[in-house]
Amino acid sequence: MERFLTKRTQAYCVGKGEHQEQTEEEPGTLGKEPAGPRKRPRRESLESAVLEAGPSWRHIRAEGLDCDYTVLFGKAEADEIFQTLEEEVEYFTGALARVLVFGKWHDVPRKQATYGDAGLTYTFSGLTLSPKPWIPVLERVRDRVSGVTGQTFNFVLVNRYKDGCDHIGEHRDDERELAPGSPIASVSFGACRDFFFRHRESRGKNPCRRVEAIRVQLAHGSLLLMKPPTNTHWYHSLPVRKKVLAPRVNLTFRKILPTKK
Ligand SMILES: O=C(O)CCC(=O)C(=O)O
Repeated sequence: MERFLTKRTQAYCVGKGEHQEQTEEEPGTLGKEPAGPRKRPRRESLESAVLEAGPSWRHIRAEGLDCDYTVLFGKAEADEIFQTLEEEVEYFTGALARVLVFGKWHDVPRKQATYGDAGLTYTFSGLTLSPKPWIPVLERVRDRVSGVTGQTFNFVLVNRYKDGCDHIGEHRDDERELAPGSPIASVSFGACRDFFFRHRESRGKNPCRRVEAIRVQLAHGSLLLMKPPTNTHWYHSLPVRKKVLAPRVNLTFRKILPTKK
């Protein structure tokens, strides 16, 4: 979370000349081609087969980076969830929608909201806040993510990008409030956007090492699971893409430590 807590269409690809290891798991029964002329499966039967077989994962691996990517929601369901998020999520306004950079206040270049379990608190822009109580659409996505990952989550940060001008700068989600060893599950709805990982030793004008950046296109209905130690060694960002005109909503599910009494 930038400044936070202190601070496939099966579309998937990586940046030019990248050499990081990426493997794809057999998509269960979907991977087996029938004998004879190829028939294009109907979308509905493909989606129900995915539900039965479980999602097909792409593994993204590099030095200190361990992520898995899949398209978790078929188009019809992703459209419905996106619409509900658009209608029901209540975003921060006022001081919480602004950020202090080098002594000057700026609007955060996206909208943000937090939801989570009762009794949790977190630090945001130096303030101790409580997330809003879960709403059904967020519980639905959270439970689906838990079902396929075997992980539980008690908190979600919602980021809404009205178009390709909205963005998030390079940061790591390495806050002290995060439960040690827990992954972060990033689920995207709406416009497909480029998402970059950059190694911490390869940042800035004079990096001490050259490690290739990794680009992942986060498609409508996709899940990117960022597992430790990814957030220790790699920064991530969602850069400006002026040609993107449509909105996007991203949910990062996290497990944060219970508030000390
Ligand atoms: O919108 C995204 O895909 C990135 C969100 C993010 O980096 C964060 O919540 O920390």
